[in-house]
Amino acid sequence: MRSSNSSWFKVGVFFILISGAVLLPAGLRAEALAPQVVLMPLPYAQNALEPHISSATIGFHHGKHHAAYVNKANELMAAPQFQGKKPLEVMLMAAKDPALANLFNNLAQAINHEFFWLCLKPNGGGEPPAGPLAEAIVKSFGRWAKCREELEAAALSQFGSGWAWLVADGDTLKVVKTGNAETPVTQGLKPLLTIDVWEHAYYLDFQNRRAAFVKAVLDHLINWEFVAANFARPGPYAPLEPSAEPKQKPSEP
Ligand code: MN3
Repeated sequence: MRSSNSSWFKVGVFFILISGAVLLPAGLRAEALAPQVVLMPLPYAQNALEPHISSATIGFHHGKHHAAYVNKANELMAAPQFQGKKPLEVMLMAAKDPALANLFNNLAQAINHEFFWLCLKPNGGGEPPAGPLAEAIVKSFGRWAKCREELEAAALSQFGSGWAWLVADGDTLKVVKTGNAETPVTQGLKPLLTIDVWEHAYYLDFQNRRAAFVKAVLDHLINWEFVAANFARPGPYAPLEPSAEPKQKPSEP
């Protein structure tokens, strides 16, 4: 027969465990030692980018592709060698080590996708609004139309999967493209804007018509406020620490 003392003991242990999980600073929790990225909730409704990007495309792209990169990156970052590091450090480390190619690909893709979602918004696109970013575009490209031409050319000429980017190289703005998971960050460039040109980004809506997808993004979806904020922000690349301030608390077991 169970004594009431034993029950109270169990209740006490339970509360100690709960309060430990809640009150202990995150840095002291064992699981916080492994770097982690989170699947950022979309900053808009899944169907908010319609008719340009369908709810179905976003559902697969964010809910399946992006989620898979996040899960795999976290699984691989649980290895002891990464304890105490930040995702950015791990990504730069993995970029230099062929033995960590799988980690680099998944982690860079997790970060690239978070950045991509933030580069988009409903009723965006068109010309950059007046301000320091627009001035820098004119200074580097002569005019927005030329910058846009270069972005389209980069997006269309990227053979196979990859990304087109507007980046800052010091004070100069440039357009670059990268293959697969590659990011300009590993070349010391600061991303301001990106367009995902992996087929999963557009195939359900545009099939093989990548140019039509890129045009739709540039005409209707670019979040210029975000791009301008990236330009204004000091430091290399703010969104590189997507897990530094998780926008969504991971659920406690
Ligand atoms: Mn993608």
